[in-house]
Amino acid sequence: MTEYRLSDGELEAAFQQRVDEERKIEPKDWMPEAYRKNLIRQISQHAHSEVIGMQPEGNWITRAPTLKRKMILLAKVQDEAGHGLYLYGAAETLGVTREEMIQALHEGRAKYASIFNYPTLTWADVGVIGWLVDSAAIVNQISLQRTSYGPYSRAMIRICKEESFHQRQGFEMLMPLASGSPEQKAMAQDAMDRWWWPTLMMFGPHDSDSMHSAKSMQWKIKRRSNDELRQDFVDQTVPQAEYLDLAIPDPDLKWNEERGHYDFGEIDWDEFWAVVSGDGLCNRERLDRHGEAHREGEWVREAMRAYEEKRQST
Ligand code: FAQ
Repeated sequence: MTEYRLSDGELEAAFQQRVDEERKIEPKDWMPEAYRKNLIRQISQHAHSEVIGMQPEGNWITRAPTLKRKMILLAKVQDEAGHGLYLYGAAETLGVTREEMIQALHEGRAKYASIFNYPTLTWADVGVIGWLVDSAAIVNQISLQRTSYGPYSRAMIRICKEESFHQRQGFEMLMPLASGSPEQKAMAQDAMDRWWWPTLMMFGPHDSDSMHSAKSMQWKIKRRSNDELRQDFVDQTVPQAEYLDLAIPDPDLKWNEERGHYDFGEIDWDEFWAVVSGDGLCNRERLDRHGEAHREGEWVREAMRAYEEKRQST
């Protein structure tokens, strides 16, 4: 029997056709090596962001003002751990191990979202993280529900449902603060002032400076561009800030009738790249804490390995 083998070019064309037809790519399907690598990069960084993202809010669990708030915050922080797990699981289907991904994080070869390198100084920061940071995460993740890689897309669908609860609890927590005593209102405004710009940075560099976007859009790993998503976030958040009566710290923010969108000021890109390359206020602290927790958890991994060996030998 003659064996017919497709050339790399033919395989790549069939792959692109499948993507263009909106059929999901699954773990056992053929995929270009660069697609696989790009996905591992993005999904693992997304997973690291969820897990490192537990730290700024976790900082306030013991100081939550009421039992109800403590329970909500605990549930939210646990959800973030769960999101990390779904995402590590999705990345593992591409042939990388959890251990390799964690090692890349610890060695500074893998990034996580810049936003989590800012400190949570007051209780209002917890509300603002829920409201702004989760909103930004959702705007991005809704588009990623349609990403071309099946396991990533399915993880995003579950994650988005939980993130909506996170966003609403943040907004709901800010309402009494923003309409409370002058001190409470000032605390909410101060949190808004410190988190607004870092939240806009979550969407990444301008499209013109985004090195991965062209390929990621062609392969439908990303469905909307960094600037489009940032604009959506601004458009949807301005009315919410107005409702809370919190000022957005941007003198250039203005409705543009012609465009049908808000115009807004320029991000401090020097700050963005400094934070991304390890020089933010909390980068070292966040990675140290992650490393410490990872080492403390070694006995759990050892027990799991021993259990698995025993299970396989019986
Ligand atoms: N921070 O070419 P691009 C959350 C890096 S989840 C750090 O535009 P790409 C839940 C980028 O990696 C938040 N690094 O890259 C939560 C690349 O460097 P590399 C996380 C950034 O991938 C809420 C370089 O710059 N969400 O918050 C950032 O096409 C509350 C060039 O950039 C996701 O990860 C940044 N902001 O677009 C948890 C969503 N921006 O990798 C707790 C999935 C860019 O070559 C509490 N990811 N870089 O070394 C994505 O959608 C994309 O990866 C982007 C970046 C949009 C983040």
